[in-house]
Amino acid sequence: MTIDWKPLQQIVAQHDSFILTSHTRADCDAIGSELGLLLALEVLGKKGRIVNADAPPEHIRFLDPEGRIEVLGEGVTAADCHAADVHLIADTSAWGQLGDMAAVLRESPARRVVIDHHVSGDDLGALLLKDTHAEATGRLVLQACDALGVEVTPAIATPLFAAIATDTGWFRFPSVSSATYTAIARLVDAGAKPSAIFSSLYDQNTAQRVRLGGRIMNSLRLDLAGRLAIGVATLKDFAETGAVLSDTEDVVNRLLSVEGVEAAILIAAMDEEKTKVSLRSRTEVDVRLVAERFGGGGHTKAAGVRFAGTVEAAEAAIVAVLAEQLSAKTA
Ligand SMILES: [Mn+2]
Repeated sequence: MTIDWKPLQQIVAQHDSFILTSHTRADCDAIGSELGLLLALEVLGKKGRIVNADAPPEHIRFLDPEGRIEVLGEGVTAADCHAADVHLIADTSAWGQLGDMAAVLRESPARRVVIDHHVSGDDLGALLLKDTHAEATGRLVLQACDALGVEVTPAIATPLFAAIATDTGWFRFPSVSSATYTAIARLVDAGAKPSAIFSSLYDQNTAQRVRLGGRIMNSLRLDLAGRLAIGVATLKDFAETGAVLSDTEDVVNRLLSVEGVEAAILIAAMDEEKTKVSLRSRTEVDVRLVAERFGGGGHTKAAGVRFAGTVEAAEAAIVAVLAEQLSAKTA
């Protein structure tokens, strides 16, 4: 799947002001892609602002040392966004993932561009620059830099490295290809410091986060004849450890490490009637199909759902659909 970058070249050549946004509860690929794009546009003399519906989680803010990521309603208004020529959406193609930015973008006559690697999505009425085989939007942004003739500076290389590293579980997911390593080599040559980035990301855990991780590991249960691993974080777990929802990030991948397990789910309570479910697969079990059944989305091997119901209800509903998937696979 190759993206034709010519339409983006034209749009950038013809316009001066850009608003960049991404999905809520941003991860490194979201903000890394936004920052890479913003800085690339600025190299070209363009004006840009990153405006998200919510602030990025604390542990990834080191990627934004200049504080370029702004939050809608906090010093930047819908009118400011409407004044821009182009709205650039990175790392999602779904209205439902844009939070309050969705309405801001919808109401605007600005040209809309999406750069993304997710299969799930809506018709955003945008120029779609999409490669669902790409392991990270960050690598697509590197392609965009090349297409726009922007030399990658250390400030661009660092967030793009973090984007690709985290979306591939530090270069180990099945989505990794030689193109991943080629891009990474370029970013290192351009000034990204892998060891420092790793340390900033993973050696800054709070005690709360580690304690919650311990509780989830301890909750591990196997189902469907040992083919499914289930981990749970209850409201009590959050209250007693003082951890927050973003502290569950990446834990589901550890659940998947149990021998013989084909898929893993992490079920985390958000409140009495909302539950976050993260799904992972390491076989042909397509967890995106499961997530989409409940209004979620993602990739075949990594997907997520915000489930309207308790932890118990989420588990029952999702395990039932996963059971269908697993038996379909066996059949
Ligand atoms: Mn991504």
